[in-house]
Amino acid sequence: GLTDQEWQKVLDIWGKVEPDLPAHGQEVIIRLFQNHPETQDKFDKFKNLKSVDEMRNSEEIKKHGTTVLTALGKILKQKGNHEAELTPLAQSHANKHKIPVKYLEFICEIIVGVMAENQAAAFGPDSQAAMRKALELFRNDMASKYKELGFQG
Ligand code: CLN
Repeated sequence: GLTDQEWQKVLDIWGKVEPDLPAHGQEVIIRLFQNHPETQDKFDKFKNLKSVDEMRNSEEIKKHGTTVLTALGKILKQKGNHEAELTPLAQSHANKHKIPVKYLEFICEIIVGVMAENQAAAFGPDSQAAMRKALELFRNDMASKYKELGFQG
C-alpha cells in the first residue's frame, strides 16, 4: 500500500488535474490509440476514427476521456479502500469489454506521461513515484478481480 504522505501527494496532484479533466482525458485517449492501436479496436464507437485530426474533433473521445478520468479520480480518493468502485469496473472490463491487464498498464503509463507534461511544475519526482504506486495498486487489484472472474486478462 501507500503511506499517508504518498496518498496526500497523489490527491494533491489529482486536484490540479481535475479542473481540466476533459482536456487531460482527451489527450490520454488519443495518445493511447496512437501508441497502442490495438486498444482502439476494443471500442466499437471509435473504430471509425482514423486520423489524429478526427480524434481531436470528436466530442465522443473527449466525453469518454472524461468518463475514464472521473472514474479513476473516484478510485484514487478511496486511498486503496476502493473495493466498491473496482468491482463493477473489473466486471465490465473483463466480461463485457474484454480488456487485458496489459492495456491497463498502457493507459496508466500514458496518464502519468500526460500529467507530467500538463502539470510539469507540480508533478515532481516524489509525486510521480506516488502516482505510479497508486496506479500499480489499482492495476493489481483489477488483476485480482479478473482472476476471481476467471478472465485471463
Ligand atoms: Fe474503460 C468503458 C473506466 C481503461 C475499454 N471505462 C468504461 C467506463 C468507465 C471506464 C467508467 C464506462 C462504464 C463501464 O463500461 O464500465 N477504463 C476506465 C478506467 C480505466 C479504463 C478508470 C483505467 C484507468 N478501458 C480502459 C482501457 C480499455 C478500456 C484499458 C481499452 C483501452 S483503455 N472502457 C473500455 C471500453 C468501454 C469502456 C471498450 C466501453 C465504451 C463504450 O462503448 O461506451
